[in-house]
Amino acid sequence: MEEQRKIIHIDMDAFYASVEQRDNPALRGIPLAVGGTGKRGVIATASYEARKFGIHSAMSSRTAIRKCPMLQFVAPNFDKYHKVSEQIHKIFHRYTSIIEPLSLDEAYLDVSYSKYEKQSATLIAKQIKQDIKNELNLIASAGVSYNKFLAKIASDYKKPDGLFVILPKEGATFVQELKIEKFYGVGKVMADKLKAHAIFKGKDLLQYPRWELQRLFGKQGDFLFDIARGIDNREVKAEKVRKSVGVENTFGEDLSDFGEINEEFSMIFETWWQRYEAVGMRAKTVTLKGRNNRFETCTRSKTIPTFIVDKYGIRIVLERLLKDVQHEISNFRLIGVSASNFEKDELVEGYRQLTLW
Ligand code: DCP
Ligand code: MG
Repeated sequence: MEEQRKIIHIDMDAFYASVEQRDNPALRGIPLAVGGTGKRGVIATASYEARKFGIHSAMSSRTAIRKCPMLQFVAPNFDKYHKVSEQIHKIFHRYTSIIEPLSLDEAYLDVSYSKYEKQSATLIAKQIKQDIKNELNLIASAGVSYNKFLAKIASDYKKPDGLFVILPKEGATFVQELKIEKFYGVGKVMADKLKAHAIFKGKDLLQYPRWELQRLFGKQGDFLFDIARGIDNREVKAEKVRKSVGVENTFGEDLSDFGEINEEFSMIFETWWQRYEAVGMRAKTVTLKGRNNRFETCTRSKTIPTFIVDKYGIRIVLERLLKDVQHEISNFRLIGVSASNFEKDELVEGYRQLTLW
């Protein structure tokens, strides 16, 4: 028997709309749609005030106005939502490094081995909601369970501002009464096919042997067989650990004049440094890459004993590497700078086993 996992699914409430309402008091407390301002537009999301009128994501603005004539529209600001999403992820990282985003406002977190001292996944979920509220002034809903499927269902169960827990002993029973259109991963086509076989709820799946569900639904059939019994062994797949941060530029013509090369190098260096700093993790190795018009490529690296934090110090190191590379290939068609050998994600270390729930 596999060890019991503890998984949290977090989903922000009316994400785009809540960010807009937070940042503009005039939009608070009113039916609000984000997007859909263009001709024949479709709205991205609606505030909870607007949902009372039956307005939801992907509805045409025309229908939305018919349902709620006083509906206010605002244009989306994706840069802002990306930034907020990053801030939310920073909060998640306090509790675990095993984070799998599904979209900007949604992620699975495996907290089975959280570094947080509190001994309960439910308390961690509560704390994450609290952090998001205190620091970002936004509301998240959370679902807590022993697998991804149930955690996702649970976060939706008490929305908005929800926190719902499905314990290991409750999982199988919970799925029995769950309508199949609520199953994550079951789209409209599949739902219709299931209904045609008199499968409306989780418990209806229990009548079917695994082979028959496989025959009817292929690989999905396997998933359905397991889910009907509250089983979902899919892992929370953490975002890939960043291996390097690099910037390179290819020139319209070869550069052989050192003044020109240096000028290009300076620009590449500045852009690279900005990106390196933005990543927020420190590296120990820098690499300079050069390529000439004959596509001969030369790279030179230097690993320093401490992490790279001094911009001007590292620039001098890179200038030396640039000279070394120039000895090899003389003309430059391309120059690239990268940092690698990042500090170990300290969040992965110091795992502690928690008691269940
Ligand atoms: N979104 C979109 N188009 C869709 C669905 C969503 O552009 N068809 C955008 C707008 C949402 C965001 O993605 O704010 C997150 O999607 P959700 O499905 O989580 O919806 P909300 O966060 O808006 O509402 P809820 O409280 O139901 O999660
Ligand atoms: Mg959401």
